[in-house]
Amino acid sequence: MSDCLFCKMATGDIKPDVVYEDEQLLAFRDIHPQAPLHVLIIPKHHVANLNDLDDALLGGLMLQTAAKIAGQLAYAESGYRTVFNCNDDGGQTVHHLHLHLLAGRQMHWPPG
Ligand code: D5M
Repeated sequence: MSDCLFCKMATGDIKPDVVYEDEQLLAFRDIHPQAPLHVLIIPKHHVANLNDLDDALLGGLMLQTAAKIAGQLAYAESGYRTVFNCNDDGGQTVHHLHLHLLAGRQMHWPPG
């Protein structure tokens, strides 16, 4: 989608701080980090949110990639959190599917 911020990152029109990339996914540091490590993992093609995800393999790949990045950045043992926000009540502000990966501090439950 031409007016989608994360699509522009996927095409390289906007250059985020990339930590991982493959054919299907891009992962970059969140501009407003909520933890010492805060990475967003996105599919390169436009999917608005979790409601529109019809590819179970892609969802699995996003989660597996979060674990891979956490491991590469030495957070596998201390732990981390993954979050998909969906629509207004879920707190989604950017309407291109993204998986938050947060690590480097104690997480709390329930989340706000
Ligand atoms: O999360 C959307 C996230 O996107 C939020 O944590 C800020 C982040 N964001 C917004 N603009 C940018 C840019 N330009 N670079 C990196 N990160 C960005 P949500 O789950 O939709 O609330």
